Amino acid sequence: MKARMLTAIMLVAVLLACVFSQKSYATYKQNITPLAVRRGCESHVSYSPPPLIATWYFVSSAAQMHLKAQPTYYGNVATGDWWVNNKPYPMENVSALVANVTVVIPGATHSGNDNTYQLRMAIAMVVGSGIPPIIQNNTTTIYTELDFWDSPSLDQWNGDWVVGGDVARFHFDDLPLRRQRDYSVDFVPYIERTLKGLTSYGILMNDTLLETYVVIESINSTTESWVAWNNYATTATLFSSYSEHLNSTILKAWGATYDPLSPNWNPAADINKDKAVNIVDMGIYGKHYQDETWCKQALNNYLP
Ligand SMILES: [Ca+2]
Repeated sequence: MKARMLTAIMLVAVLLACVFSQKSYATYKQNITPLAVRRGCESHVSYSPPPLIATWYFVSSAAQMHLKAQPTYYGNVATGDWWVNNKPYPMENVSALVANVTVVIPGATHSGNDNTYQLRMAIAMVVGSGIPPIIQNNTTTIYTELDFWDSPSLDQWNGDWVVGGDVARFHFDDLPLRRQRDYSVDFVPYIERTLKGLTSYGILMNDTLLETYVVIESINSTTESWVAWNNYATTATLFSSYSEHLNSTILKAWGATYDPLSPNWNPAADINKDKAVNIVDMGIYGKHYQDETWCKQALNNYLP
């Protein structure tokens, strides 16, 4: 009897989910290509002697970076997409943020201490307090890093990521030297995990995107490396409305129970805040799905 009731409830839940997921969205996704970006680069090196070397250059749609670093010095060199005039790009209705790039590592050498020496793609975002309904103050920069090459002492992963401070680092790939590889990666799931790991919340309404880039980073190591990329481009796909965004958020978290570090858990999807995402949340959403203000508040994890 219990099993039957459960089956019936699940059927109704799936039906409701389907109904609301299909409802009233004439255009499912809206592509904006390209984002308002400028191709950019930056480097941070400590120039005390002995001098470090950090160079980059662009040829057409390609770039090459070179970093040579010594112990007790910090260095990185980054090239990628910087948003125009450093004006952050709003993430509030972004459903996908896809970077396409072809990468090759012509060389990477190290000696001695190598525990902070990585080649990666990265995303920098500005987020606020992360504790709604407090108004966010947009002051904290959070980094999501996708390592495609780690020096040996860093390449000891327990799970696919580590998170702490202002950064999450993911084990994205182990790209062999001198092997060309095409990446097409949606940053949004990684960003959501980063933010959940650091603030307990996913992407919130006031969060903004600063830049996406490819970077060589070396701290306190004797290292030298080169990274070349081609055809780097970041494009975003937007939800057509807050309602569609919230609907998608609930469906993605469907069945999840409270676990701040789980990729499936999203507090914004748990509308009645009972630490489970289920038919009750979809039911409440169903009463308000035409109310864009309400949906925006729910996405921002504010409980009306
Ligand atoms: Ca709930």
